[in-house]
Amino acid sequence: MAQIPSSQSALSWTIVGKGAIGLLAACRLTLANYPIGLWLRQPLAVYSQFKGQQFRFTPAVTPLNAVLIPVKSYAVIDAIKGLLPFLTSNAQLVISHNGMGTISQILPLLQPDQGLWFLTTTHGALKQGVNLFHTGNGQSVLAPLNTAAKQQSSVVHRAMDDALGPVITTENIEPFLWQKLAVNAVINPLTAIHNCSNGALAEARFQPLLDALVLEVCQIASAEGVVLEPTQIQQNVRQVIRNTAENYSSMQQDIVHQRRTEINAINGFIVQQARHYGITVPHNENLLQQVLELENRPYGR
Ligand code: KPL
Repeated sequence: MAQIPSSQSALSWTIVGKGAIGLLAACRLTLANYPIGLWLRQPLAVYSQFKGQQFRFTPAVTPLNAVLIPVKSYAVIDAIKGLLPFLTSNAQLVISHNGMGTISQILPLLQPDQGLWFLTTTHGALKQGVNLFHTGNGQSVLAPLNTAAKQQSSVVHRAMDDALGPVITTENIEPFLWQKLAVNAVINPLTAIHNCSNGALAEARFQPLLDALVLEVCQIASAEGVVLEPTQIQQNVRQVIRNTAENYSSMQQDIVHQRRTEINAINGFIVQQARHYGITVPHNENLLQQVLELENRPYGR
């Protein structure tokens, strides 16, 4: 096995959970010679078959100094609270999820030298049994969210570039989070409602709704002081649909497997902010209601 460069070995990465994106990161980091541990509710080994290779991930060894937390928006606060006793005093934490509203709740939980980062990604991954597929070749944007993160910039950047690159780093994550929110506000509920792959949304019948949803997201972003160009964001959403055409979105998968979705942090967040600003967002409201109904269905679709 190749030597791990000293900058990489300074941080020993732990991935929380065994979701598709987390395992994609774990496989790619392993291929780049990083030692990886998993942080799971049940500390058992996890096997993955990826690009013709077999991977075996073992439970992380504490204390943890670098943790990638690609868990759902509604689970991230509890995940971090559970990790806190096992972190080094200068640990670096990278959160990555769809939707908004968690950062301000996490920052006060950390010690002064513990770094917090947000990574937003357009990579698509799908897990089928032990098989892991990289269904959408995307890119990621990484932002340090506190001073302790800024001090570790290059080491974390390099690891995340190997995990879910290409990565660009920004000091201001807000515009990127809104762009990703627009992507998720269109693709996730529509694929869940129509039970289809991301690529199906390229059909002509979805285009007027896609444009209307993005327009509403841009209106709310603008009320929050983030200026987005609707035509550019609409193009970006169409690009992600093309790039992840084979993928089934996380929300489509959640509905199929009767799991809780991130709808409240995505379209729900838009509706909530719209009410706050006295703006109407009927298209987002409609998708929110439809997904909540699907989520609450007892059996089947
Ligand atoms: O973020 C995603 C998701 O499924 O949650 C996209 C980018 C839409 C890929 O499917």
